[in-house]
Amino acid sequence: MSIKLYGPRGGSALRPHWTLHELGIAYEAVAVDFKAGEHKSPAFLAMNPAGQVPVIEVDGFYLAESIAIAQYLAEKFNPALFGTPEQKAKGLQWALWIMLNVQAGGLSKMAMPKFTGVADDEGVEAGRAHVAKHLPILETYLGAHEYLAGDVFTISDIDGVVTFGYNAWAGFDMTPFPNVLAWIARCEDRPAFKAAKGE
Ligand SMILES: N[C@@H](CCC(=O)N[C@@H](CS)C(=O)NCC(=O)O)C(=O)O
Repeated sequence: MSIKLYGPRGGSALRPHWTLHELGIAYEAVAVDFKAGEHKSPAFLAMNPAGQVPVIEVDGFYLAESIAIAQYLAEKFNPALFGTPEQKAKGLQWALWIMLNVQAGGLSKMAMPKFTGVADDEGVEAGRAHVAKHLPILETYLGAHEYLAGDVFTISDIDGVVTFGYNAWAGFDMTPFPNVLAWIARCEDRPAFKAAKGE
Protein backbone atom coordinates (compact mmCIF):
# COMPACT_ATOMS: atom_id res chain seq x y z
CA MET A 1 0.00 0.00 0.00
CA SER A 2 1.28 3.47 -0.86
CA ILE A 3 0.49 6.33 1.54
CA LYS A 4 1.63 9.91 0.89
CA LEU A 5 0.84 12.78 3.24
CA TYR A 6 1.22 16.30 1.85
CA GLY A 7 1.80 18.98 4.47
CA PRO A 8 4.11 19.98 7.33
CA ARG A 9 4.41 18.53 10.82
CA GLY A 10 2.51 21.50 12.20
CA GLY A 11 -0.78 23.38 11.88
CA SER A 12 -3.76 21.27 10.78
CA ALA A 13 -1.47 18.82 8.96
CA LEU A 14 -0.11 17.66 12.31
CA ARG A 15 -3.42 15.77 12.86
CA PRO A 16 -2.81 13.13 10.16
CA HIS A 17 0.94 12.94 10.93
CA TRP A 18 0.16 12.22 14.60
CA THR A 19 -2.64 9.80 13.69
CA LEU A 20 -0.38 7.80 11.37
CA HIS A 21 2.23 7.52 14.14
CA GLU A 22 -0.41 6.40 16.67
CA LEU A 23 -1.45 3.74 14.16
CA GLY A 24 2.15 2.72 13.46
CA ILE A 25 1.63 3.05 9.71
CA ALA A 26 4.61 3.77 7.44
CA TYR A 27 4.05 6.64 5.01
CA GLU A 28 5.85 9.17 2.88
CA ALA A 29 5.76 12.78 4.11
CA VAL A 30 5.69 15.13 1.14
CA ALA A 31 6.67 18.79 1.63
CA VAL A 32 4.58 21.42 -0.18
CA ASP A 33 6.38 24.64 -1.11
CA PHE A 34 3.94 27.40 -0.11
CA LYS A 35 6.35 30.18 -1.11
CA ALA A 36 6.43 28.79 -4.65
CA GLY A 37 2.61 28.54 -4.60
CA GLU A 38 2.74 24.79 -5.05
CA HIS A 39 -0.52 24.38 -3.09
CA LYS A 40 -2.34 26.39 -5.81
CA SER A 41 -0.77 24.54 -8.75
CA PRO A 42 -3.07 22.56 -11.10
CA ALA A 43 -1.51 19.29 -9.90
CA PHE A 44 -2.22 20.13 -6.23
CA LEU A 45 -5.71 21.52 -6.93
CA ALA A 46 -6.54 18.22 -8.64
CA MET A 47 -5.90 16.57 -5.25
CA ASN A 48 -7.65 19.24 -3.17
CA PRO A 49 -9.65 21.95 -4.99
CA ALA A 50 -9.43 24.08 -1.81
CA GLY A 51 -5.67 24.42 -2.34
CA GLN A 52 -4.83 23.61 1.29
CA VAL A 53 -2.74 21.09 3.15
CA PRO A 54 -3.04 18.48 4.48
CA VAL A 55 -3.96 16.05 1.70
CA ILE A 56 -3.51 12.31 1.95
CA GLU A 57 -3.11 9.93 -0.98
CA VAL A 58 -3.78 6.24 -0.32
CA ASP A 59 -3.42 4.06 -3.41
CA GLY A 60 -4.90 6.76 -5.65
CA PHE A 61 -7.59 7.87 -3.15
CA TYR A 62 -7.24 11.55 -2.19
CA LEU A 63 -8.68 13.16 0.92
CA ALA A 64 -8.38 16.63 2.47
CA GLU A 65 -9.57 18.20 5.77
CA SER A 66 -7.42 17.07 8.66
CA ILE A 67 -10.23 15.79 10.90
CA ALA A 68 -11.74 13.79 8.02
CA ILE A 69 -8.29 12.34 7.24
CA ALA A 70 -7.69 11.32 10.85
CA GLN A 71 -11.15 9.70 11.04
CA TYR A 72 -10.56 7.84 7.77
CA LEU A 73 -7.16 6.53 8.88
CA ALA A 74 -8.49 5.27 12.21
CA GLU A 75 -11.50 3.68 10.51
CA LYS A 76 -9.29 1.96 7.94
CA PHE A 77 -6.38 0.81 10.09
CA ASN A 78 -7.50 0.54 13.72
CA PRO A 79 -11.02 1.57 14.80
CA ALA A 80 -9.99 0.86 18.41
CA LEU A 81 -8.49 4.34 18.32
CA PHE A 82 -12.08 5.65 18.41
CA GLY A 83 -13.00 3.74 21.58
CA THR A 84 -16.60 2.53 21.95
CA PRO A 85 -19.37 4.15 19.87
CA GLU A 86 -20.20 6.30 22.91
CA GLN A 87 -16.55 7.33 23.40
CA LYS A 88 -16.24 8.06 19.69
CA ALA A 89 -19.33 10.26 19.78
CA LYS A 90 -18.37 12.04 23.02
CA GLY A 91 -14.85 12.68 21.74
CA LEU A 92 -16.19 14.06 18.48
CA GLN A 93 -18.62 16.27 20.41
CA TRP A 94 -15.69 17.93 22.18
CA ALA A 95 -13.33 18.03 19.18
CA LEU A 96 -16.00 19.85 17.16
CA TRP A 97 -16.82 22.10 20.10
CA ILE A 98 -13.16 23.07 20.42
CA MET A 99 -12.83 23.78 16.71
CA LEU A 100 -16.03 25.84 16.58
CA ASN A 101 -15.68 27.71 19.88
CA VAL A 102 -11.96 27.94 20.57
CA GLN A 103 -10.38 28.02 17.11
CA ALA A 104 -12.97 29.71 14.87
CA GLY A 105 -13.52 33.28 16.01
CA GLY A 106 -10.97 32.76 18.78
CA LEU A 107 -7.39 31.53 18.43
CA SER A 108 -7.44 31.86 14.64
CA LYS A 109 -8.62 35.47 14.92
CA MET A 110 -5.90 36.24 17.48
CA ALA A 111 -3.24 34.57 15.30
CA MET A 112 -4.24 36.24 12.01
CA PRO A 113 -1.96 39.31 12.28
CA LYS A 114 1.02 36.96 12.69
CA PHE A 115 0.16 35.32 9.36
CA THR A 116 -0.86 38.43 7.40
CA GLY A 117 1.52 40.96 8.95
CA VAL A 118 -1.46 43.34 9.24
CA ALA A 119 -2.16 44.64 12.78
CA ASP A 120 -5.75 44.15 14.01
CA ASP A 121 -5.97 45.04 17.70
CA GLU A 122 -9.78 44.97 17.70
CA GLY A 123 -9.87 41.51 16.08
CA VAL A 124 -7.24 40.16 18.47
CA GLU A 125 -9.20 41.44 21.48
CA ALA A 126 -12.47 40.02 20.09
CA GLY A 127 -10.75 36.64 19.61
CA ARG A 128 -9.31 36.73 23.12
CA ALA A 129 -12.73 37.53 24.64
CA HIS A 130 -14.30 34.71 22.60
CA VAL A 131 -11.82 32.11 23.91
CA ALA A 132 -12.07 33.47 27.47
CA LYS A 133 -15.86 33.11 27.34
CA HIS A 134 -15.85 29.50 26.14
CA LEU A 135 -12.75 27.88 27.64
CA PRO A 136 -14.12 27.58 31.23
CA ILE A 137 -16.60 25.01 29.88
CA LEU A 138 -13.77 22.74 28.69
CA GLU A 139 -11.78 23.45 31.87
CA THR A 140 -14.65 22.14 34.00
CA TYR A 141 -15.10 19.04 31.83
CA LEU A 142 -11.38 18.18 31.94
CA GLY A 143 -11.41 18.57 35.72
CA ALA A 144 -13.54 15.42 35.81
CA HIS A 145 -12.22 13.56 32.75
CA GLU A 146 -8.69 12.74 31.61
CA TYR A 147 -9.52 12.83 27.92
CA LEU A 148 -12.20 14.25 25.63
CA ALA A 149 -13.95 10.88 25.30
CA GLY A 150 -13.77 10.26 29.07
CA ASP A 151 -11.12 7.95 30.48
CA VAL A 152 -9.32 6.84 27.31
CA PHE A 153 -7.18 8.59 24.72
CA THR A 154 -8.95 8.62 21.34
CA ILE A 155 -8.52 10.15 17.92
CA SER A 156 -10.52 13.17 19.18
CA ASP A 157 -7.72 14.13 21.56
CA ILE A 158 -5.45 14.49 18.54
CA ASP A 159 -8.04 16.73 16.87
CA GLY A 160 -8.50 18.85 19.99
CA VAL A 161 -4.87 19.18 21.08
CA VAL A 162 -3.74 20.18 17.58
CA THR A 163 -6.28 23.02 17.64
CA PHE A 164 -4.50 24.44 20.71
CA GLY A 165 -1.25 24.36 18.74
CA TYR A 166 -2.48 27.59 17.12
CA ASN A 167 -1.87 29.25 20.46
CA ALA A 168 1.82 29.38 19.54
CA TRP A 169 0.76 32.26 17.24
CA ALA A 170 -2.32 33.45 19.14
CA GLY A 171 -0.66 33.91 22.54
CA PHE A 172 -3.81 33.40 24.64
CA ASP A 173 -2.92 33.20 28.36
CA MET A 174 -3.73 29.61 29.34
CA THR A 175 -2.53 29.82 32.95
CA PRO A 176 -6.07 30.13 34.39
CA PHE A 177 -6.90 26.78 32.74
CA PRO A 178 -4.70 24.15 34.45
CA ASN A 179 -6.96 21.21 33.55
CA VAL A 180 -6.77 22.06 29.85
CA LEU A 181 -2.99 22.52 30.11
CA ALA A 182 -2.60 19.17 31.91
CA TRP A 183 -4.69 17.41 29.21
CA ILE A 184 -2.57 18.95 26.44
CA ALA A 185 0.65 17.91 28.25
CA ARG A 186 -0.72 14.37 28.83
CA CYS A 187 -1.45 13.95 25.12
CA GLU A 188 1.75 15.59 23.91
CA ASP A 189 3.74 13.26 26.14
CA ARG A 190 2.76 10.34 23.91
CA PRO A 191 5.63 8.86 21.85
CA ALA A 192 3.50 9.16 18.68
CA PHE A 193 3.14 12.91 19.15
CA LYS A 194 6.90 13.31 19.56
CA ALA A 195 7.58 11.10 16.55
CA ALA A 196 5.04 13.03 14.46
CA LYS A 197 6.81 16.27 15.35
CA GLY A 198 10.12 14.69 14.41
CA GLU A 199 11.43 14.96 17.99
N1 LIG B 1 -9.91 22.91 7.81
C1 LIG B 1 -8.67 22.56 7.15
C2 LIG B 1 -7.73 23.73 7.27
C3 LIG B 1 -6.50 23.53 6.43
C4 LIG B 1 -5.63 24.76 6.44
O1 LIG B 1 -6.03 25.84 6.91
N2 LIG B 1 -4.42 24.59 5.88
C5 LIG B 1 -3.52 25.70 5.79
C6 LIG B 1 -2.18 25.35 6.44
S1 LIG B 1 -2.41 24.94 8.18
C7 LIG B 1 -3.28 25.99 4.32
O2 LIG B 1 -3.06 25.10 3.53
N3 LIG B 1 -3.36 27.28 3.96
C8 LIG B 1 -3.11 27.72 2.62
C9 LIG B 1 -4.28 28.44 2.05
O3 LIG B 1 -5.37 28.47 2.67
O4 LIG B 1 -4.12 29.01 0.97
C10 LIG B 1 -8.08 21.29 7.79
O5 LIG B 1 -8.28 21.10 8.99
O6 LIG B 1 -7.44 20.50 7.08
